[in-house]
Amino acid sequence: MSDAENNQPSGYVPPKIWCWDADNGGGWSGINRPISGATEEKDLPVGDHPLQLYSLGTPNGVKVTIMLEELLALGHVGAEYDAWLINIGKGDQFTSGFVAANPNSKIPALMDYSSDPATRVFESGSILFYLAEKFGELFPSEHYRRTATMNWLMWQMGSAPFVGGGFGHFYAYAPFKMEYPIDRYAMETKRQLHVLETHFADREYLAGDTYTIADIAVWPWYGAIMNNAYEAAEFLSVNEYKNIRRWVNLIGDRPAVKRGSMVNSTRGPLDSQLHERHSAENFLHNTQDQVESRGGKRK
Ligand SMILES: N[C@@H](CCC(=O)N[C@@H](CS)C(=O)NCC(=O)O)C(=O)O
Repeated sequence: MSDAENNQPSGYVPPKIWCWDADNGGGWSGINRPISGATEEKDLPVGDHPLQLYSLGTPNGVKVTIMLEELLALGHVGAEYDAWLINIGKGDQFTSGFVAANPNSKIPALMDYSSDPATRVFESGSILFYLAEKFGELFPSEHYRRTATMNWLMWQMGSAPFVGGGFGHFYAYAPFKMEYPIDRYAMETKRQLHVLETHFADREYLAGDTYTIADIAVWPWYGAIMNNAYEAAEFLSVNEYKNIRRWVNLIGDRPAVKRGSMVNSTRGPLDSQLHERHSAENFLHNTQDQVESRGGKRK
């Protein structure tokens, strides 16, 4: 039963049938629609390497660039990749080219042209798994360790939407502050953090004593929360999670994680943003501070 007097916004009663309000004032209202598919005919660019990544430096995006940089650091030249920037605020995920790579219109999307026909891979967890299998890395061979890795990979994919789409959305992006959803999702976010805190009390990495794709999946989200994503570190009292802090620093200190976090990033200091990546050289010459000092030219 609706109680219009106590509803938010004041007096709101859900109509019998939901209708789309294209301008509901939320942070992402400009790009969200209740239907899928392309809005514009446009192909995706394709570079020289078999692996073509279409992404943005969000937590879901950097999972993949960290993985690729880790594979390159392990000596897999076949993991060389072109990373193209998909500006989701401008709707690049709705071009016909992107929709062909990912019908779900969300970054990250990967095309692997080393197979015939080319393999399209979407969903960041699926991309991590695909690359781990392709290169035989960062995914333990013993059955029980593989299972532990998959447990935490799937945990991340199922849990983080409550942090991003739930807590982050209502705390930072909703058009006004609502106590009920903020309470609900702050509680769930803290519950998840406590799951990790407990797990890390006697384990170095998520799957035990080795670094795996599970760490690569979980770190961008929960590391971001620990490092003040949504400016909510104080609100969520993240300082109480000492074991997570240890692990966040351990992963964050890896050179491949530092490099991967720069790729397709459009936030933070300009010298930490590499909008496009086509070779390792780009880290030296094409960070955004250098590109802007050359009037927008990439080397
Ligand atoms: N479960 C997906 C989620 C991907 C996702 O939500 N991507 C966001 C950016 S982090 C996006 O592309 N949003 C664009 C949109 O919703 O239109 C994955 O892990 O790949």
